[in-house]
Amino acid sequence: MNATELTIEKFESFLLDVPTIRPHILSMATMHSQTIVLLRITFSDGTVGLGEASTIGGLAYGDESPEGIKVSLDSYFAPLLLNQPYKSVGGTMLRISKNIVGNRFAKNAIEIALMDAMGHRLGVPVSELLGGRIVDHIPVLWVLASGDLSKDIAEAEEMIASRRHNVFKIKIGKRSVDQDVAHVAAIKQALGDAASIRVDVNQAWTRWQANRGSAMLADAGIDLIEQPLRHDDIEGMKQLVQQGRIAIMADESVQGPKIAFDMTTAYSADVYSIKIAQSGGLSEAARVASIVSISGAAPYGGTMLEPHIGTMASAQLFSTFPSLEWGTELFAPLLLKEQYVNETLDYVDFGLTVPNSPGLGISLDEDKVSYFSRK
Ligand code: MUC
Ligand code: MG
Repeated sequence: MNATELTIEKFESFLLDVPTIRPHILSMATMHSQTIVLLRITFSDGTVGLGEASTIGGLAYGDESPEGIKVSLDSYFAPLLLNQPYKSVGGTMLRISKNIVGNRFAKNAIEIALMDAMGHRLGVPVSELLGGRIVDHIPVLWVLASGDLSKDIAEAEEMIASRRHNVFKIKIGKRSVDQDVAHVAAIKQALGDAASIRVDVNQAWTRWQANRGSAMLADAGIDLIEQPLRHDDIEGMKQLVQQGRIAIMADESVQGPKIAFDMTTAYSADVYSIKIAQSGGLSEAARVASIVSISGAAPYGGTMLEPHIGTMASAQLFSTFPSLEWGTELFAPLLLKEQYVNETLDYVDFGLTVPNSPGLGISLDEDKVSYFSRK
């Protein structure tokens, strides 16, 4: 190694637990807090990259838990990175993928940190490393998941009045189809044309429930159903798409470019939720988005409820998409009671401003990091 060669000198990971503003109820888990794996990578030239990984309800949603991600990062990823000659983000991610199978959430945390550091080194936002941004502001919806009808309506009305959100996704699948449809229809009726309403079933329905539920939701004026069926029921999703009464979004199914290729080839969804964590990183998520666009389906900006770092990384990528007809759901920082970064994100005019500062444009509030760190 020669003296001027760039290397990674320090690799630090932390587990943080941050309370949510209210319980967030999904079909598979109820969240009272979010657990985050925070990653900080320091290079020999002094540049620092921040990364982040989170999931939903421990192991209830994905096959990596925050605790497991931290152990994998420290035990298996760090030795592949520390004190090695460092050439590029792509070369490093390739070395990682040759040595580590799966672990998409952990890979994503690493690629975010490498891109953040590279942005700082070059003085450009991460969007410019991903092909260049097309927009500076992206639409963001809000998820109504209190489970209580009047609370959900009041929450939505407040969001519309303050121009923070006018698109709402309602988490269903925990109750019967009839009860869920009645809940969602009442919200749509209360909000009328002032809002677009979508639902996320999080894989909870059988094919029969999905056939019945999708017809009822279409009649109630709901615009889209997200992942009504199990993630691997590609054929069932295709049959719902063919009915053509309501847009069908694939979410949990979309675990990287290969499955996106298979699903788009089979016309198994109208809309695809692009998640940097589910894809295994920003570059793989960009490939998923390209596959979706080429197929004629629509990409949508998804989240694993990552707070500021993951949200900003996602926003940087989504700002490069040629079209975002269904918008994004990058609202997770607003779901947390407190933040552990210095910057306040700009949620305005029913969307989020994508910062133009170098890297992700995020710095850590060290006191808050240590306050929320798991002891
Ligand atoms: C999901 O399935 O969409 C995104 C928003 C939310 O409330 O949960 C996540 C996951
Ligand atoms: Mg979903």
